[in-house]
Amino acid sequence: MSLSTQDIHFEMRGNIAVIRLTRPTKRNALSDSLVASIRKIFENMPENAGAAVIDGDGEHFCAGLDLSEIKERDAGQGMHHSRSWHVALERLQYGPVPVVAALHGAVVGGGLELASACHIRVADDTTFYALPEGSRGIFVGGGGSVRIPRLIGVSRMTDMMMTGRVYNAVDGERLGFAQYLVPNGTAFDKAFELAQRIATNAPLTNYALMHALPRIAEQPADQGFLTEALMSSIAQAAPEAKQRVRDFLEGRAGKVQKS
Ligand code: 1HE
Repeated sequence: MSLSTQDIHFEMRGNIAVIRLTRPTKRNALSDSLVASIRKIFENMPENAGAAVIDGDGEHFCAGLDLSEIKERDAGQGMHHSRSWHVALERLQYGPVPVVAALHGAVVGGGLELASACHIRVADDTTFYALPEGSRGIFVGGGGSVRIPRLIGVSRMTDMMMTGRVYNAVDGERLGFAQYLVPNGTAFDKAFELAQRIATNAPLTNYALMHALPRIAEQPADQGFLTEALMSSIAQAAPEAKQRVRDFLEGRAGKVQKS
């Protein structure tokens, strides 16, 4: 089954899935069909994939919702539309592999919602972040009100939407939009390098980081401690974990290097 369409390109490079939005003339605006394609990719990820990178063709990562499709929607259709984004981005966030977003240019509106669902964000210094929904008379609908405050806090998101504030790449990294800030044009390479590193982890460790950690972080402490104990006992029982610990104890595994 081909997971590529005219608007999105999918390929495996070794065990890394590379997903590229390929709608640069529309600044990679997310049409309904593009959102459906993202969902399809994560529901049909090849078994050998260990991690994924997502980026965008052209000068911008993503201009958000395709505004040309919003005109005719009534309230009920709007509800289903928003829920379709939620499903697609949940398939990504709680999907089969960790996803590294390579950001550049505009990361705005639904583009920021897409980036926020990824596990790691690498931004080059052309990146800027905005939530123009406020000035378009609408509200976020792709999970942004849940995920973005977890990155930068409710008050900063409120400010972005109320005042149209745009954060540049440096401030965006400082606030927590991106975990990495890299020179112009190098976000994909850095994201790919990180994805390769992530893919060498024990699969259960990546699973715990994607599926358990965000849920534990939302649990009351008492429940979180219990979930953590369950997850860590499952992870450490895996033969691969035993082998990795043995490798370290017998001097075959790398030490932590001072950064
Ligand atoms: C679009 C879109 C779009 C560009 N939907 N067509 N998002 C926004 O409100 C952001 C709107 N876009 C922009 O502010 C700018 O386009 C950019 C800053 C991203 C890029 O600027 P620039 O000068 O490079 O490009 P451009 O000339 O503005 O756009 C090129 C073309 O892309 C143009 O179409 P053309 O036919 O005249 O060539 C634009 O109309 C088109 N285009 N962005 C449709 N977003 C789940 S809810 C999420 C809610 C939201 O995401 S709301 C925020 C939507």
